[in-house]
This record gives sequence, C-alpha cells and structure tokens, in this order.
Amino acid sequence: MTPLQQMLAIAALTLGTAVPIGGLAQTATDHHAHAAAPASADLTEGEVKKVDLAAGKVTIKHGPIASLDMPGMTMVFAAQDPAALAQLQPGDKIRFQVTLEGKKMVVSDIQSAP
Ligand SMILES: [Cu+2]
Repeated sequence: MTPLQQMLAIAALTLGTAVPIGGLAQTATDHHAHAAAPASADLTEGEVKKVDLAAGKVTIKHGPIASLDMPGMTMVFAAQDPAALAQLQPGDKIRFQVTLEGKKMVVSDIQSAP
C-alpha cells in the first residue's frame, strides 16, 4: 500500500464509523427535547428596539412565538409590569414570556439574554 492508499483507507474507516454514531447522537438529542421540554422553552427571544415607559409599552424584534403561531417580527407589546421596562435599553437582548390578554399581547418575565 502506498502512503496515499493508506490514508484513504483510514479516512474510509473513520467515515464509516463516524456517520452512524453521529446519527444516533442526533436522534437521542431530539428524543430528549421532545420527552422533557424545559420551562424556558416558553420564552421568546428578542431584542429591545424602543421603550415607552410612560405608556408601559416596549417595541421588541422577536423570534418566532410557537404558542401564538407568530413568526419573528418587530412589534409593540404592553408590559404586564410597566416598572420592569425601566431596566431595558434599546439594543438589549432579552428573553420574555408573551401572554394573550383578550386581544392584547402582554410581555412578562423579561430576562436579559446572553
Ligand atoms: Cu409579533
């Protein structure tokens, strides 16, 4: 065997074993995610665009909100606790909970995201 053939043989062996293991690991991860969804799965990721303390409203560029069947967009939310908005600055990355109160969407549990 030439050194090149040897390398190819090793590469083939490595690929042959690595692929099935990778596939198994992926399946295990997916299964785990479905079996035990953490409470934080309810939180939506977003970025603060504007804070209106006087009105108790905050404009957030948010990611998809599965529970409301809403894709990512920038929109204005009312804050459940308007005082919590005082800590927010435009550009802040946050995670938050959105609940529907009548037809109004209200944010609560605003946390800073890394
Ligand atoms: Cu939206």
